[in-house]
Amino acid sequence: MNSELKGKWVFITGGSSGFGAAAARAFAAQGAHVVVVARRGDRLKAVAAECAEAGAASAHHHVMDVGSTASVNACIGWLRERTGRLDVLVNNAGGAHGVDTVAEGKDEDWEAMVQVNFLGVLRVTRAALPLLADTPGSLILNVGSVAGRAAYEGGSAYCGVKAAALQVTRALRLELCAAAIRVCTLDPGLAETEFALVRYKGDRAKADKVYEGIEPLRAEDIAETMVWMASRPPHVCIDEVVMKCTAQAAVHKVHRRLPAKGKGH
Ligand code: 8X3
Repeated sequence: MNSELKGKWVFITGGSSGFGAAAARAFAAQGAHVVVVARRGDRLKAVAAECAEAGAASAHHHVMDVGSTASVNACIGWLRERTGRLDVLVNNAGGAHGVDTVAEGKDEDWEAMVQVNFLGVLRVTRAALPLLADTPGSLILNVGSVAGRAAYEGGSAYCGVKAAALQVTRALRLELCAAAIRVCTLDPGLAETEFALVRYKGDRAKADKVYEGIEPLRAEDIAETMVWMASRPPHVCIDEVVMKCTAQAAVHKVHRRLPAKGKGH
């Protein structure tokens, strides 16, 4: 256990699955107070129970849609009734919808990605900032993506919103320098969560192909890194971390070990 995080309040968006749920369990294991929020209330309850089991000082959950200012503000109001302070805000909620080229792009996919990956980070941070302000060593940890640093075909909107989110992180780092609030981004590459399934709209075969022949990052790898970033001493800010599995040297350079094709009979 890392004493730096014991008794700290950690608020995690997109906490019902993937990176968010893994992060919640990891912070809980450090003895933190963990608050998980997401749209899916049923799964949140189970994650909060796992956090309590893992050793959280306390575990809380609440339904929140980062795509709605009213929902975000109501949730932060609920949080204020439980704690007057927040030590770590993890802006993790996000996701990709579709792999269409710009020519084939769907408005509803674009709009969903802008709401969650970009505006969501802004509105959750704005609402949570008053709770972070008076806590030495407090931290805003945004979950970005390698997609915000390099474009790829079919990723125009997702790469665009992740690049925008990276600039939000950088602007916040400047804005909050005098307040001594740390601002970090953790930008993963290929990681096996529900990400691909959501991107391919439930098509399991297509989603599985994304990870074929490689050992991708796991949600636990990301969570472990978040805990490391958050547990540095208050004078240390890990500004930007890019994290990829060993098989992914760059967005377009993925070495896949696929079984040799039969010669046919
Ligand atoms: C997910 C990583 O490379 O699929 O954010 O865009 S990638």
